[in-house]
Amino acid sequence: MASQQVKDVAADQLKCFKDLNLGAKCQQNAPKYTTVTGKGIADKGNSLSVGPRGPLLLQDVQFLEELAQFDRERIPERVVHAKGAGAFGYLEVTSDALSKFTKAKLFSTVGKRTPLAIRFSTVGGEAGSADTVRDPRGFAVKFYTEDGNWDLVGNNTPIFFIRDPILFPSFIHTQKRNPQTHLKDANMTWDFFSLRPETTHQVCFLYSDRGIPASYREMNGYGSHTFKLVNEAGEAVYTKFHLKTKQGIRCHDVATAGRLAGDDPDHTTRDLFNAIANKNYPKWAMYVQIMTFEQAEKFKYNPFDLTKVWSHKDFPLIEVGEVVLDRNAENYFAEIEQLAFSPANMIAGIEPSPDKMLQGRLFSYSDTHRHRLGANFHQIPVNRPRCPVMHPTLRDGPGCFTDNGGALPNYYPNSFAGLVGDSSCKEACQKVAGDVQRHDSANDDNFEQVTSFWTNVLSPEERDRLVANIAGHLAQVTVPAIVERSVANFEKVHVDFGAKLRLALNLVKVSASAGR
Ligand code: HDE
Repeated sequence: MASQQVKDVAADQLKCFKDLNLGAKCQQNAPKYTTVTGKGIADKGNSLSVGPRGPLLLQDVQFLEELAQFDRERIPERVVHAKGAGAFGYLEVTSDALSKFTKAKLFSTVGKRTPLAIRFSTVGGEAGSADTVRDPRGFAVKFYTEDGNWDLVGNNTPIFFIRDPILFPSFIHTQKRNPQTHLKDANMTWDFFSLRPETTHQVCFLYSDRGIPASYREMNGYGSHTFKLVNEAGEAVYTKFHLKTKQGIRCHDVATAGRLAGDDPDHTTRDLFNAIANKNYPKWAMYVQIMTFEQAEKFKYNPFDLTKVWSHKDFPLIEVGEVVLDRNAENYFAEIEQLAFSPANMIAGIEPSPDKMLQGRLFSYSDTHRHRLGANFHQIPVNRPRCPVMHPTLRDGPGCFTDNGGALPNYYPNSFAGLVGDSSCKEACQKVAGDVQRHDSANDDNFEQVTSFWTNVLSPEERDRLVANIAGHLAQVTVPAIVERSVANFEKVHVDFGAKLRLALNLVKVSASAGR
């Protein structure tokens, strides 16, 4: 709709660049090509050869440099969320509702603006995969606050497939490629889903209409986990963050998504770039839900279970701000590909809850950045905090782009640095107790909230589409026991769900074999 009518600035990027940068400059003042060390280059298009037919000379440093850099252009793609698009903007605080719950300064005053970066993504596909696949969408925000970077690394879904992070690598393997065939494999996917029924809630979200957002602008974002907010007095509450799109939610139907995957696989990447280039800045309202520790004690479910939502009736949404994206990256690799998010990047006043998934993520992200971007990934300009960094015990390593702690002593404690601790950043005190063991969480109320989703949230037409979408994929499963186990799980959500699915599967199977 709107996205089709806008000027396709993305398609015209080169011309826009020329108009902007070279329009007025006459040929004599044109900038000159150089080598990476700044030596002028007279001829950019011919290698140095003995005679017109070659061979080439090792002394052609200009040519060697060209190839050597090219040979090293690729860094590892993200192990998940490899395909993405990003942009920059700000959070503006619209209510002081949060200031009594958190000392985080970005929420302290109405009207306060904090710069931010956002990267949206699909999850399972490679960096070149189509934007319109059925997949959760990543919604990762980096707030450059005066007290350091706060990353809210969420998805477009308020829940997740699993509740114990030890299963994450296996789960992701089932979403990616079969180790022998190198193909996506419906048997792997549904084997895992059906063996771990806690996936059912997120699976129903994924196979509903919301599973294929029409664009990154027309979907919500969720911090998903429970976090802890801590105020000046050291008092803490639990919270969840929500970002609701002001563009309205819009999703692609299966046929449109399939067509676009062929015709314009970068559809949502283009949509985001063009919207911002056309000054149609995407906006989201930021909300929180608040749960006190007492409420958490009495809550019907584990309040730290990522497969569950908190009811909006019991924990109403409180609006706190507006997120606006108003700048495209100048350079995709430097500013988006090198963006390094981590749920561990928190600031004073925002702390982790015991959510096991969040706890697992606190480790994984910086670990992957060290592999993907190098040990000094936090010094890359787009990842640098916009406040002073004083960490002189962290030194050296490949790609050191800062003063590396200068002449400060590189050990702690010492008698010379003159640096002191910041007591305002003290973590809230929390008592925990429990038996240390591998607690089995496989059967923690896997269906009740899904039943409510089926019964109270979806319209009859939406239920039919959910069933059709699941059946379409289950029909690719070649192992009857996996299909049966999957259907049995949906039956536990609602008998009608199971019955409709059985019917649809028969239909799909009959028509599929009839077509052969
Ligand atoms: Fe991630 N996830 N994840 N994830 N995730 C990554 O980090 C991981 C989870 C999410 O645009 C990786 O930099 C573990 C939930 C987004 O750069 C990696 C677990 C949610 C992005 C990783 C989870 C997310 C990632 C891959 C289970 C939503 C893209 C590359 C404990 C609430 C960020 C990278 C971007 C990326 C690990 C589960 C969202 C490997 C271990 C739940 C939006 O570190």
